[in-house]
Amino acid sequence: MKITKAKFIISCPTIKECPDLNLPEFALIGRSNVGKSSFINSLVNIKGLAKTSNTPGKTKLINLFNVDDKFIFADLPGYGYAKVSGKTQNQWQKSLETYLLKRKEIVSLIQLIDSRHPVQNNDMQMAEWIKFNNLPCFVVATKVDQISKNQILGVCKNFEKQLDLPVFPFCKSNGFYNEKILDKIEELIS
Ligand SMILES: Nc1nc2c(ncn2[C@@H]2O[C@H](COP(=O)(O)OP(=O)(O)O)[C@@H](O)[C@H]2O)c(=O)[nH]1
Ligand SMILES: [Mg+2]
Repeated sequence: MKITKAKFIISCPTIKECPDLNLPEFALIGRSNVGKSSFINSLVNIKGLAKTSNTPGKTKLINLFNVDDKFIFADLPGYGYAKVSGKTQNQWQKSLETYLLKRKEIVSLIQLIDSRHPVQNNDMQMAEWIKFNNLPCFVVATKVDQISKNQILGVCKNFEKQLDLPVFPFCKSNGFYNEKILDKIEELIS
């Protein structure tokens, strides 16, 4: 699948404000700073479409993007942002879970996990919650430009074993990895 255009639709504080867009949706989840916004920009090949940041925890809104009038990317608030109180984290987590459970358009979740580190506790908890709720999901291992080439396959296999989900390697600056992910998306919406 080739992407020819994409546009930002709307930012919403909660699911209640999210319009019905009548397109299959892919919801991006992962720790703050794992590379969710960069992932969107790279897949649609538009720099700056989704706002990226060096400061973790910036996206607290649900941002919806229309990709080629074929599907929607939902850029969701990251989990595991340590610099806010436990109470605030719990509220964000609840709001995220509500979205994932109630948003009818979702075809699959895409869980992004940093390839440079072992799977973190909150990644694992999220993955278990997804399984428990029978939500479809695949995993993207991000920032593989930061590990050596001969580690990439092993890291992905490891994630696959731990999470029992398909895992795709990815980095924002190399379109090489986009194709398999776009094929997966196409398969899921056709
Ligand atoms: N080296 C490298 N850095 C990345 C990659 N993807 C994201 N980043 C950087 O990681 C930081 C967080 O990215 P962002 O997309 O804002 O993460 P988000 O919080 O999950 O949306 C930014 O400084 C990005 O430039 C990647 O594939 N490789
Ligand atoms: Mg972001």
